[in-house]
Amino acid sequence: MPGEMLKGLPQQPRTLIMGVVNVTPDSFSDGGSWPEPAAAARRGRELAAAGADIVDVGGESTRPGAHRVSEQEELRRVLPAVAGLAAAGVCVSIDTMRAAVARQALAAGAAMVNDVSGGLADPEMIGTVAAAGVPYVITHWRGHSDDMYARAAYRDVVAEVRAELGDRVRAAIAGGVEASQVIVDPGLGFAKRPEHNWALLGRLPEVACLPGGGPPYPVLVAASRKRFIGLLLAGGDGTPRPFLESDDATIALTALAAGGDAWCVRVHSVRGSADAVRVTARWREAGGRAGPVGPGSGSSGLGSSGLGSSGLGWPG
Ligand code: PMM
Repeated sequence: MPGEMLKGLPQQPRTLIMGVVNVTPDSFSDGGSWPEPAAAARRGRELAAAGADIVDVGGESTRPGAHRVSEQEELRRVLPAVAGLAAAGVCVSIDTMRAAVARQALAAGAAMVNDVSGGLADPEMIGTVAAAGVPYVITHWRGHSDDMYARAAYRDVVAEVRAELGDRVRAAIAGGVEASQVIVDPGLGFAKRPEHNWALLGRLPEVACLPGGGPPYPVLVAASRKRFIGLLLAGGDGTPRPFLESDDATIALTALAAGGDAWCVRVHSVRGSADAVRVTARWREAGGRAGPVGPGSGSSGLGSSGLGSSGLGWPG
């Protein structure tokens, strides 16, 4: 399974769970609940106790329309939470687009860098990650959040996301990041409308296998509480389901992603997703397969997705 070579991260024979702590007053989904570092560190410990393998700490909202915070404010928000969680033995990811924030968070104990801009927002990010030698999430991104929907134009979203992610991965490797430390993320919601997000989720194996060949990269799926889920679950009058009421749907997506060998899912509410990956792993261990269930199908249901020998359909 891709991801076995990632340094300093938990290794499990199942999809990992990344719990989200946004130390922000205005994030997509949980903003405002733990805007201060001490509350954020407490929340991170709760998520770890609930089953998060990694806790992702971010100090800058990337919700559509968000404006940037200063580097100083981002550091003020994240560093105490990162240090407190790392000291408590939690594996911490720093969610930042800034090289200076990544550098200081790594010095404070973070184990990996989650950069939603894939190195595009800060030209020093790739060198910083390369020097640290840590795992690096490269997310598909087309620009800052203040006007990201203006960039949500695709003829073939899967092909374009793969091509653009491939460019970023090549740039990272050319800048010294080890290929074995790269994780890719389709960037659900980043310059993407609901139909783009669903197309990417339905074809994750292609996101893992970037153009130009080579082995599949570990994939991070970050769908939790995003607006396209609320829109899918909209009431009869078209009102989107509120973020906080979409966690059951996120758990369903977690089971599907885990059945397809996603390396990790990034979620705000951990317990249900942690349960879902364990159920999926056990189902597969018992020989569960995807495909139609019923007489003559020769299949026992969800499992390795029917997409190939190892879930998402990784070649070989
Ligand atoms: N989305 C958000 C924040 N960080 N990181 C990765 N790798 N991928 C994402 O899609 C992503 C992210 C925004 O969501 P939030 O405000 O609900 O955390």
